[in-house]
Amino acid sequence: MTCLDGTKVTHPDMWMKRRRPEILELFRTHVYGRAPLGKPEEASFEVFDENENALDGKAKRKQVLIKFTKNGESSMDLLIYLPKNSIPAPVFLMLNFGGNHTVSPEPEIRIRKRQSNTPWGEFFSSEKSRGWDRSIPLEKILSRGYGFATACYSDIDPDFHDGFKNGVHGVFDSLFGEERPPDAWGSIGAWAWGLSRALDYIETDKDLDGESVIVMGVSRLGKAALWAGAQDERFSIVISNTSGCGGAALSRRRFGETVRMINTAFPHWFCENFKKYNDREDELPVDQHMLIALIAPRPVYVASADEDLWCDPRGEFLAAKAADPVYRLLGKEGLPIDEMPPLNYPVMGTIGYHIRSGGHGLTEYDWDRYMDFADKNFKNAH
Ligand code: GTR
Repeated sequence: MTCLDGTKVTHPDMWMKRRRPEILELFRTHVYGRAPLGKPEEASFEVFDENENALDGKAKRKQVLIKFTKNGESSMDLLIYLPKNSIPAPVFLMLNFGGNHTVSPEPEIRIRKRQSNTPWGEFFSSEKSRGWDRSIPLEKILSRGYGFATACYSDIDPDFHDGFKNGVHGVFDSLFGEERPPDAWGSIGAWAWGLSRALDYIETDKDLDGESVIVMGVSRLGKAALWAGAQDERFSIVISNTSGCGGAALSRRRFGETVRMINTAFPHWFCENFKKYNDREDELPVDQHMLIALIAPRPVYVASADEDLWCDPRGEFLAAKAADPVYRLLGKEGLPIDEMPPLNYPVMGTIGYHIRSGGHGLTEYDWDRYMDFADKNFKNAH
């Protein structure tokens, strides 16, 4: 709440016009890096599958090829399910780990060949993984009037370090010139960018309510969802599910995964500059509560799990709470609790938080809360 020149932020306009852009720049420079472009001029959409009677007649389904370049050297498949009786639908948008065919049992979902440096690549490129991901209760989501849209993160950028040759880096990094700068985007930046490209399509499709898009993500993809929601104000609600270090958890606590550990295990996730903060978290010009505050005044939900200490649940709660003053400055409710709530006790202001029992990952309990949170906030908004 203090600008770089020492001025205190005392007015909503000062936050939105001065301090928020400053913080965004700090995250671009020191943490996630900078995307070299927004929506590519050459991007195009091809709806290659449309079915009015998907999931035993309960849903309308579409598959869309989103080409990032003219000839589609880089592209992603977006899979969309819509509740037939409430179109245009608000929609949950999330990236998935395994491929679109892993989140739905339907045989028509296209399997894309996956680049990978592990045996998982072969598994996720084959029929063996169809329906493998059980964390998305499609029928329940549809029955509550929400659509669901998803793309595989690996279409945007495969999740291994190859010196930024594959994925969107390989295609667009030449925009930086000869040398890749130390604040060039890493993989989390690329995944966040891909979420915005999915939204570019959603805005053009009249079956979807482009003004009610909830971006959510789990774990590394929760980090990407927060970064996407922070940068792209078209996302109406942002949800972080067990996102941990580099996501909702405060780096300065050094509890569970630390900056050094994450930069060592995943040297491709953040920008090069972030490595300067290995064991020097106190020198970071930002911490993750400021990432959450960038989402204000839009609703944001942070969810932790009690056995998931690697993600530092307390650090996630404290970051959500520390974003509260910005929400209040902007006339919103913030997070209406001062101490960490008991287990399985969701708190929902404009900032939402829960810690549920169990481990890392996305459960039906989480989904129920996210839909309650979306119901509440969309009702308030309309
Ligand atoms: C872990 C990583 C975490 C988290 C997780 C995941 O290995 O240390 O930061 O992102 O992977 O994505 O499941």
